[in-house]
This record gives sequence, structure tokens and C-alpha cells, in this order.
Amino acid sequence: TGQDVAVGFEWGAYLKENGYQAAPVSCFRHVPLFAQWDEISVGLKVEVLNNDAVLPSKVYWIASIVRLTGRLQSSPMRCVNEHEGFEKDSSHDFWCNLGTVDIHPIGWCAVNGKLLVPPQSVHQHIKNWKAYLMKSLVGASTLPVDFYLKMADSMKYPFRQGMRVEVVDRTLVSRTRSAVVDTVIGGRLRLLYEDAGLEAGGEAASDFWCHMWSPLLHPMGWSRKVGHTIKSIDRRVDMSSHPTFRKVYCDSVPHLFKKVRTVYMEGGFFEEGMKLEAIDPLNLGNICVATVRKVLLDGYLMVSIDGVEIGDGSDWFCYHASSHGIMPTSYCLQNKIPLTLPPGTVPHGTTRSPSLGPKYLEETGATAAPVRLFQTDCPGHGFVPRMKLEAVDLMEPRLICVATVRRCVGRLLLVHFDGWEPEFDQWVDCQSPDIYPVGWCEITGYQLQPPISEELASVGEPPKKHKPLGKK
Ligand code: MLZ
Repeated sequence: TGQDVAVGFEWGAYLKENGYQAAPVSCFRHVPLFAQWDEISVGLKVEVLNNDAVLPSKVYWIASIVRLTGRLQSSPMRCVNEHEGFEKDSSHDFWCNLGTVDIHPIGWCAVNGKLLVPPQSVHQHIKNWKAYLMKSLVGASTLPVDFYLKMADSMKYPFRQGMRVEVVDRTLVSRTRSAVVDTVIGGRLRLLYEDAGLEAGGEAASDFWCHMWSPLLHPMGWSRKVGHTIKSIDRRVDMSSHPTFRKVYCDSVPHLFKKVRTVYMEGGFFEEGMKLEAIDPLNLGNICVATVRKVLLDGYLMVSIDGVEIGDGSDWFCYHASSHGIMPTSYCLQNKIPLTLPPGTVPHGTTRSPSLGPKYLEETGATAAPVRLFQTDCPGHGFVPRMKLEAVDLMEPRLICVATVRRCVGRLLLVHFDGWEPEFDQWVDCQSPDIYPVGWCEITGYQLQPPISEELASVGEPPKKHKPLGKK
């Protein structure tokens, strides 16, 4: 379920030892704490679990935020704290995740009958620590009292086990398939296809993970409404002994889903045969020459990657006209991104070139899709190359991995997975719901995939490029 490998990974040490910067929480709209990040600043004092005490019950001590790796310095849900009494000595600083439970506003211990006890090492060199504490708390600011209440609210999600949705078929990306929500973690859904079949142990034979705001996810009835192909449910497959299917389940309603931007299809829209550049849905690190194959309703398009098509339409992929995964034909050239060209159009041995060139259009007798049809807005997003984050490996979307922003081009980010070959890199939109700040997995209880260790990477085969959407 994505939670099966228990490997400890410490972001604090990883950032500190390597001098890495993490992308601030303020870059991620879809995460808990985003709305509250403004209320946190260096100098705030908090009550935090004291691990340096030999007492049978949990005790707390005051710490102040000395480095917020958020907007101020650089990491998100984590901050460096120093326990009061250690001001001159940074060796006692520690990283902690503001989203985890054992940090509280000043006053919390008093209200909840908990003890404030100084760490043993502080005790030794401060005689009257009560007086010391009183002095240091005068005029100090702390977390807003409703900080965790608001955070908990922002972590309530409208999807429930048993809700039915339509989602891309991981075995055939040109069609959707109906699925049932099995698990919801941090807004991410584990979906079971309704006719996936069961393994010997009773577990569903095939699942799919995506964020509830993923463009791959739709309400029931969407495919028929826009004219997208949907796999008809194989009624012979009996899933009824699976706990998720034993629930009385209901169709999810459209308002739970991310709205797509309204596009006006009248007065000149995408047309079949028009050329464009598109992120290859099966190799997300490649931006390729592509063709509009079919115009569906509500602004959706079926797009294919030139030169590698199977020919039966099974590799066409649905992009909305407002998607940032499709760009005008000059995009890569203008942005110095190597464009992946159809095999055969470039000298042997090269697959990428700065541009498609007018010759290709001429030879194929095609027209380029007009630039005005593409979404070209670029909000200031705050990401810069080298920032660390947690990112979904969209080819195996149950995996959330330690990652780095490698390039920023307009609103697109090239995300690299630490320790993996560059072939695993993926282009994502800066507002993608599949990227998270450092500490997100810890808050939501999701297993984070650490960088593959150098030891492993140097033994035997280098990691192989994986197969389309989820094949191991
Ligand atoms: N089955 C794949 C997993 C790759 C996961 C990489 N994530 C960045 C492989 O081992 O190739």
C-alpha cells in the first residue's frame, strides 16, 4: 500500500550534512500548514517534548525557533529549535517538524497539566531556571493557539473509502476505468479498479494511487460526458470478499474534484492533426513533438507522441487544453529544453534537438496549434534549482521520494529523484498536487522513499528505467 518499506530517513541530518536547502511550505498550496505558514517566524517560542530528562512521564521545555527553513531561510515543515539555556551553543539545536504533535504554543503545558522541566544539561549551568524562564518569556511570541486545530481542519479530506471514481487505466493510458477509493492519506487516494480481481491472499490485484486533485481523476460519468473511452466493467470478476467492496458504495460527486479552467472552444480551438509539444505521459522527463488526435468535449484533447505511436490509439493520452503538460511548438526552443524528436527525423544516434523546425511541419503537412490556445500564465512560485522536496514518482505513484528541483522553466519544474539516474526525472507543474514540502510524509504518516544509497547504486546494475505507469 505504499507503506510497506520501513526505512528510517532523517531529513534534518540530510539537509544539514550536505548543506541542502528545502523548498519552503509557501510553495505548496495543497498542503497542511500552507495557510498558516505566514504566522510562524524565527524567534517564536514553543513548548516541546524534552527528551533529555530522566522522568517516567513526558515532560516539556521551552524552545525557540532559530531557523525556519520556510520562507525565511529554507526548509518547510521543519524548524531548528534551540532549547532555552543554550543560546550560545548551537550543538543543542535540533530539527523538528512543526506538523507533528509534540510542539505546542507557550501555555499549553499549564492548561494541560504537563510539566515544564529543563533538559538535564541546562539544569547544570542555570541555577534559578524558573526566574530565567520568566525573563526569557516576557514579550515573546508563540504559535497561535488554534494552530493545530486549523492544521487538523486542513487535513480533512472529502473522499471516503467506498466512493466510486473514474481514473486513468494504468495498463492502457488512453482509457479510464472505474475504481473505488480504498484509502485516503494526506489527500492521496489509493484506488482499486472495480474489476481488478483478487490475489490469493484476498488483496486487490491492481491498485492506483493519485492525489484527489490529480488531473487523472474524475467523477463517475465524466468519460461518457466528454467522450473519453472507458473500460467497461468486467462483471464476471467478483471483488465482493474485499473489505473495500463490502461497503455500500456511492458515486463521488463532481464538486469534490479539482475544477479545470473553463476554455472557450468556439472561434478557433485545437483541431485534429495540429502539432504541439507535450510532456510524454510515459516518460515524464521528455518533452516531445506531439499531435492532437481527437478533440473531446469540455476542452479535453487526446494527444499522441509523434513517431512512437502503436497505431491503434491505445497510447493516446488525455490532456485538458489548459494543462501545463502541453505547449506550443516553439516552447522547447525558446526555453532551451532539449525537445525529444520523432525517431528518424534527426541524425542517427541523437534523439533530442532544440526545435522541431518548419521542415517537419512542411513534411507532415501539419499546422502548429496556435500559441493563443495554450495556458501561458506563470505565477511566481518560489522554487529554485537545488531545492529539496518530497515528490511522487508518477510512474509508480504509490512512491513518494526524496527529490530535488533540477530546473525551473516558467511554471514547469524538472524534478530529480535523489540517487536515481536522470532518466527518472519528471517535469511537473509548480502547482502539481504530487509534490510536497520536506516533512509532509512524516505529518501524514506516509512512507517516504529515501535516496537509494550509494552503496546500493554502485553494486551491480544501475537502476533501470521503469515501465509505463506502475509496472515494477
Ligand atoms: N521498479 C522500479 C522502481 C523505481 C522507483 C524509482 N523512484 C524514483 C525500479 O526499480 O526500476
